[in-house]
Amino acid sequence: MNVRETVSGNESVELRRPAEVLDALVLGGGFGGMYMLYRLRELGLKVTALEAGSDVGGAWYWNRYPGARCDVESLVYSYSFSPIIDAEWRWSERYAAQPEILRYMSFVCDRLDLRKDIHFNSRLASARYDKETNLWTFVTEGGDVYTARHFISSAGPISAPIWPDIPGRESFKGELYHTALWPRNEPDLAGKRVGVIGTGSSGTQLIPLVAEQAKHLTVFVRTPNYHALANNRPLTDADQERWGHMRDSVRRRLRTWEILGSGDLFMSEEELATRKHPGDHYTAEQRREILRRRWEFGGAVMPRAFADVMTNEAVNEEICSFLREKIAEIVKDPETAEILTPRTFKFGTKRICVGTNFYETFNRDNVEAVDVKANPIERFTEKGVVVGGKEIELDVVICASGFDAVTGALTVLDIRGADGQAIKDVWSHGSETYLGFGVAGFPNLHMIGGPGSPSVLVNVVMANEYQVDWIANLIDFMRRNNHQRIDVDPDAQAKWAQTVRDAVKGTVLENAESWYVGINVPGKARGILAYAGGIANYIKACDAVAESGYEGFRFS
Ligand code: N01
Repeated sequence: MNVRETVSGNESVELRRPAEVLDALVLGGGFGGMYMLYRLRELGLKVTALEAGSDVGGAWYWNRYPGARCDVESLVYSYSFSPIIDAEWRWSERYAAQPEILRYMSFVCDRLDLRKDIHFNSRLASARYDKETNLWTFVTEGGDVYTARHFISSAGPISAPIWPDIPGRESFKGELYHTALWPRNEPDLAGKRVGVIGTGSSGTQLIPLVAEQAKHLTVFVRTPNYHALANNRPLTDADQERWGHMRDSVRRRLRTWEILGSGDLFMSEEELATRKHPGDHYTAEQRREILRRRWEFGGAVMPRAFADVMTNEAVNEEICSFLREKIAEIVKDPETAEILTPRTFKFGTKRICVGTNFYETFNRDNVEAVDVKANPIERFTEKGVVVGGKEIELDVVICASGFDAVTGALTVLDIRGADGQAIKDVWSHGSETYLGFGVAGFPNLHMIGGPGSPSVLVNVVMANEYQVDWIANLIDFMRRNNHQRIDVDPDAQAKWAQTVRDAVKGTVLENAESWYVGINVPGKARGILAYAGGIANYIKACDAVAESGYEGFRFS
């Protein structure tokens, strides 16, 4: 019998009970969710994936703001598991723009016939574990109910947008957008006075394109970030051929942490080798030349210029001053250049932005940078915002204000473990996990890109693939051994949480002031959200656990 219930604070909706018990429910239709669905289906399991959007894409479905583009090179920001996909897909640019990534994901979805098992426009509201039946029960905002043995979350590390903490937003009568909730009908900004709040990866990609359309653009800058040239370009036939030859070795070296991206594919071995040596292996002139070449090469290659960028303050500062000089060289007005110059944090404690024409945009007559560090935006008004007691009138405000990263996509849901405890309460003092895969008290919950995994600190697609394979093997192991339930041992979890904390000790990340440690969300527990010990060490640790028969987990 169908019943009515209040779901997620909405008025009562009719619940539609499931016809069958699934082996697994996968949350999310992004890179991790799609591959998870594929792997479990290949194992012959009954699986459904839920996706809030109307199509696949995950972060790339929602972040469709002008200029959205991946800051990892396309050749390696793509699946490696399928020779069919490798053979049939061809990337057009060094860095793929959001529409091309969506096309790729849609192509994979069709090619592997995944669409029939993904329920779109289905936003999960709650998930509860029942210790009597050892099953999870899920309810969507629309009232669909599912039950499954395993709950696999691939909800995305940067999928819970946050708005700036500025009062009166609802009073603003103009157009208001968030980069991560960008409307499908492209807003027309021509001839309008536009304000952008936020100069992280999203803001810095968006700003040059908005400047070309708007009558006037005001950029509100609180903490300017370091910014590298993308040096984007079309991929040539020669690039594609080279990639065809080197693909396997590049992918292998990505997993052993020898290289970070396909940028390295196009760098000579000699240039790559600088990362093996500390800064003082070179003279000051040589270091400068290494940085100059990396700047020209483009992309996020500065963090690996030398072996000790993250641990040696002097080397770190040398990169900061190199990047600051570039700002002074490009931005013509010294006051504007100063507003855009980062001075308050170490290189690598925030994710470096990668883009095109960001600094050049501030040389345009219709663009203005407003320093809101000293004078924060006080409030929204009907007509705009107030800064330093003065109203700035705007037709459009775009918030590029970031995310409740890594944990936000789960804490926003009502997820309850074996004893009815909510994950948002369990994580209120810190999001401890075992290997980033599981959480004590939440049996049969498996996370892709969860806290305590390398997630946002590495190539996310590569890390997702590794995690999906690991989870698929675990579920297969349980099935073959007739285990119905897996629990994380709290001691193993505490030990891994310590490993995650230790990984940042002695590095600049130890005192990071950024979303990496949750500081951008009021009330969020502070602590490094991702494992910073590198993908190779992570894989070693997870492989060892699997080979030991899943030490640190309990089966029943
Ligand atoms: O968000 P952010 P993002 N007044 O948190 C500002 C990935 N990503 O969406 O630093 C004024 O970095 C805030 O200022 P402050 C990537 O991993 C990837 O840009 O708090 N300003 C900051 O400038 C990235 O790191 C890609 O002082 C306010 C900005 O908003 C992550 O997502 C593209 C404010 C938020 O920056 C997040 O990037 C996009 C206020 N009241 C995103 N409140 C690519 O692959 C907030 N801010 C290229």
